[in-house]
Amino acid sequence: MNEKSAAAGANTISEILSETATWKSCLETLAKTGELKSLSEKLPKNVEWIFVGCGSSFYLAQAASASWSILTGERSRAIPASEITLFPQLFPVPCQPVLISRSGYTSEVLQAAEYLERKLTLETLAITCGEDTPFEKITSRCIKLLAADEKSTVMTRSFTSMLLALQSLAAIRGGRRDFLDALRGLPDQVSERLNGIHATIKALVSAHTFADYVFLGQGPFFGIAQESMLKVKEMSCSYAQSFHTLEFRHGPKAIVSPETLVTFIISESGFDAEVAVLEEIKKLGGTTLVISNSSDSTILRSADYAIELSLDVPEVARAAASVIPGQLLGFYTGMKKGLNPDEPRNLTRVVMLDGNK
Ligand code: F1P
Repeated sequence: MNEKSAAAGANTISEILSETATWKSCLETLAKTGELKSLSEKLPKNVEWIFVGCGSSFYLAQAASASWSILTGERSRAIPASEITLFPQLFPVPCQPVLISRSGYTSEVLQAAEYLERKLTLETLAITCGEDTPFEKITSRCIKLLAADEKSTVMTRSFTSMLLALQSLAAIRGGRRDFLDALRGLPDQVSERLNGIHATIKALVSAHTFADYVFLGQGPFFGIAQESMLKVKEMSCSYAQSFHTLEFRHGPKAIVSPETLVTFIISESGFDAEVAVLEEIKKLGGTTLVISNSSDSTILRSADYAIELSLDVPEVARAAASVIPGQLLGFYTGMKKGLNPDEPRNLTRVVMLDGNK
C-alpha cells in the first residue's frame, strides 16, 4: 500500500468521527459568549428569513430554514446564492438574509452578500468556519465556528455544527428553552451510537455495490437527504438522487431495482405516511436503508439495513445526527472504489470564479 492510498480519506474520516466532540465545543463556546442571545435581540421581527448558500451550504440552508419555521413560527425559505444575483426579482424584500459559507470565500455567496448589503441595504447575518475572510468583511454580523473547520474538500462536521448553531439561534428566538437543553445532551448521546452506525454502514458497503443511490426525507430531513445525496456523489462519484419521501411515488420510483439503494430518513411527524412508502418500495424490490429515531414491525420487515438513533431530543434536533450515515456511506463507497474522499474528482475545496480569485 503506497503513501497516497494509505492517506486516502484520512482527513474526512477523522473529521466525521470528531463531529460530536466538535458539536460540544461549538455549543459550549456559543453558550459562553452569549452571542446568539444578543444577536437574537438585535435581529428584526415579523420579516421572512432567507437562508442562502452553495453546495452543501445550500442543503444546510434547506434544513436550517425548515428548522427555523418549526422552532420560531416565523416564515422562512432557502435559496441558492446564485438565484439572488441571477433572478433578484425572486428575492423578497424586506427580509432577514442568513448567508452560510464554510470557507467564507465562495464567489457566489460573496456576490450575493455584496448585492444584499450594498444594493438592497439589508443587514445580512453570516455563519462560517473561516477566519478573517472577505465574507466577514462584507456582511453586517457573523457567527464564526472555527473549531468546526476542515481540511477535507467535503463538508461534514462544518455542515452539522453550523446547522446546530442556527437551530440554537432559532430556539432562542422561539423561546424554546427545552430545545436548547436537549441540544446540550445531543453530542454524548450520538457519540454512544457512532460505533453502531459505523458498523452498519461498513457492513452494507462491503456486502453491496449499487448502481444508484436515492435519499428520501421530509421537513428538515429533506435538506439532510439532499446533503446525504451530495456526500455519496462527491466522495464516491456514484449516481445519487434525493426527493421528498412521498414525492418518490410520483414517478421516480420507476428506477427502483435491487441495484438501487433507497435510504429513508424517517421523521416522527410523518412516520406512518413515510413508512408506507418504505413498505411499497421494498415490495418493488429495492434495497432499503432506514434511519429513524424509533422502529416498528413494518420498518423491521421492510428495512434491509436499519439505524435506530433513539435520541432523547426533539425531532428537529435529530437532523444533524441523521446525516452521519450518508457521510459514512459516501466515504466507505469511495474507499471501496479506490478513490480519495479527501480530494473528490473535479472538485476544489472552494468554488472561486474569475474576478474573485
Ligand atoms: C461549499 C462548497 C462545498 C462543496 C465543495 C465546494 O462552499 O460548495 O459544499 O463540497 O467543497 O464548496 P462554502 O460553504 O465554503 O461556501
